Amino acid sequence: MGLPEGFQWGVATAAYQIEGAVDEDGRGPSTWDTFAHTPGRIRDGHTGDVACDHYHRWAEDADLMAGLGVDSYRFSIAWPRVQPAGSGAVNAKGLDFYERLVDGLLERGIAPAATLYHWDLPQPLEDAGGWMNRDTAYRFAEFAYIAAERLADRVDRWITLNEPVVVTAYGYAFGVYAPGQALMLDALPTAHHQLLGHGLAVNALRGRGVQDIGLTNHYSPAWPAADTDREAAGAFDTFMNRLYTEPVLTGAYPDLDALGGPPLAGFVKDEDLKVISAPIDFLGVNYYQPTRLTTPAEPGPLPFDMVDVTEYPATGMGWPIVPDALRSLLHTLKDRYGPLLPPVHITENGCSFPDEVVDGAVDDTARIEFLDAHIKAVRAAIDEGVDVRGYYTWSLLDNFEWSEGYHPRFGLVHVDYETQKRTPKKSYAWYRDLIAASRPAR
Ligand code: IFM
Repeated sequence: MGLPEGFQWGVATAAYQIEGAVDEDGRGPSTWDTFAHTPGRIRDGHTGDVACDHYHRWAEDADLMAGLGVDSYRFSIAWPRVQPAGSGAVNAKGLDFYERLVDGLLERGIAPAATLYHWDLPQPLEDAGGWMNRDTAYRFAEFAYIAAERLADRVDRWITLNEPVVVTAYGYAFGVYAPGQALMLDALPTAHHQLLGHGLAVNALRGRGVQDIGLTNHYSPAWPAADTDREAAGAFDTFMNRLYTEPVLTGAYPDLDALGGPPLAGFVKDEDLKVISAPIDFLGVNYYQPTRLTTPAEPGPLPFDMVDVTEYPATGMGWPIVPDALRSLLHTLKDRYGPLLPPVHITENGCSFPDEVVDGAVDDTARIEFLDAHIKAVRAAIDEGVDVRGYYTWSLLDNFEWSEGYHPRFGLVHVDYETQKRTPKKSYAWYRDLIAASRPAR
């Protein structure tokens, strides 16, 4: 593949999507437990109660990663496992689990990369206002400190938040993800409080000697449907691609007037932006698809409407497959932030298809084509001067895809949820061979 020396290959997962064992060893409830158990919220009433049973089967899963030859495994630490109430008492057994996992990864030559928040907020914190409450940012920093106190001697890479825009948009604005609030643009304070939590957590991690810290954002290039929709696309771009990046890299919010929400000024205190813009060591980029925007026909709660992109092939989620949009996104980040942009890791990229086991095998050629094209796009961006240091495929395993339950299958490894049998798909062997071929001959 001709990737730069030291380029890291990985796979990614998240706690609530794979672990299961929601009542075990002192774990407290999270907003996702509550949401998933609320009738009508998740397709077919699926929950993360058992998921991939990774809590018990982590060693088998680590063996699968070793078989791939990945350099790094990006997983998330469930806050409610470590601090069941979200503040106060620490649950040592929760930390023991992550310690077992981390040690098991290191024994297999895989570098752990821990995400601190992949959406499973302890329910007691939500009951106190969740991310609408500024105090949650301070609680998050405390949790970061606790996790790092136990694990930072063995975990080098830490990611504070995963895709805070999804928490604001789906969780608090539209209510389709936990905690299911439909505040529309009144949800904007959750952006500021998550960013503040990020900055405070960076400080806490530095205090534990961590030197490789990043924030992972979800990016989606904004395509105006027509020339007259440029303003609508610009407003979406601000919300999706700039709101959670600009304050961190430049110390200032982008102009949010075009969004038409309540001004953030009332929530931003002196020094907040200084905290938020504490230097990070890498930016985590999650990319799945571009978004096409139009101007709403009637004035509504949002200054843009989304329309389907139909001229490309699509994944099982119906998401258009546009690898070149990843290349252009990487250029946009470089052009926008110049020397302020730290090295990038693609912390998620992947696709779901309705994969089936036939005669003991899963032929997911469509996934191979997807990954191949996107990795080539990353490589092109690197050749053109963007500093990308790694690529994590989403995901190692088929898993709980939030409001879609277990229907979409994003894994390199198929999971039979009845038996928990893992079946590596054709893409697993392809990724393994790609990694091996990209390594310098020894
Ligand atoms: O499964 C999710 C993940 O939790 C966050 N990023 C997008 C993935 C696919 O939807």
